[in-house]
Amino acid sequence: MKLGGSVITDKATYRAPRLEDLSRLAQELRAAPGPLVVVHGAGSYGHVLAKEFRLAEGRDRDARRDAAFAQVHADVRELSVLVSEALRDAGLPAITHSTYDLARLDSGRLLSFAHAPVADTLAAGFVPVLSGDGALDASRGWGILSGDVIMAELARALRPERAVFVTDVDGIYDRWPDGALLPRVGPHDHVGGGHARGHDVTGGMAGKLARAREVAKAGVEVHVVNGAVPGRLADTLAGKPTVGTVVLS
Ligand code: IP8
Repeated sequence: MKLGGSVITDKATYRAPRLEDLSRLAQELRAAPGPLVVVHGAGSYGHVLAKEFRLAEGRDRDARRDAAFAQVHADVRELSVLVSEALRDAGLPAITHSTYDLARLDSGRLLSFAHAPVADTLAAGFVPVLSGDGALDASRGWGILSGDVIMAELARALRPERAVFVTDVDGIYDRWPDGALLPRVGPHDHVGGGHARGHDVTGGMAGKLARAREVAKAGVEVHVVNGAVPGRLADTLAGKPTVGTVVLS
């Protein structure tokens, strides 16, 4: 499960959670028929400072950018606390993992990811919670790792039956903003770009679709649904037909 940062926060306002949507989505997650891993986006707990200080470009000698990198990690941890509290309030026993501790990058790409702690938490019957985060980068000092990339990595490692990307739009459109919603996207379907809304440093909807395609290639059923509309996530998890996009490999 990827809870998009645009659904659980107001992405334009620094550190502004959407607590009502978060607790409703946590309730909807109870419809998951089996073990569950929750990855959440950084939303305005990450993207505002990451954009202002160009954190995805890596480290230089500017101490203010180092401070911003450390602040983003601290802020994202706070959002993870809110997400895991909402899950526990909904009866789901959430345990948070720090993505910063598990991941290493090189030139902005994932170099290694320690999935064993996540697999162990899952096997113990808990709901692991991870997030997009800052991470150390072998050649650039540090960088930004999207939760969507973690989804692709965990799909290969854990082989879930289903992956759901919860966003603030109805799914993947053939063109944005005036195109048609695509109920299915195949590997060769061309999808027009431009879904990003200006606050996203990790690739917006184009990046999300690329990662969703990677997840589908791992043999996983992949859905993109609008988490701002009550019931769509629960219906997807229960296997009921609903508005959204299925991404095919
Ligand atoms: O919101 C981005 O993760 P995403 C992580 O899942 C940061 O793309 C810190 C901006």
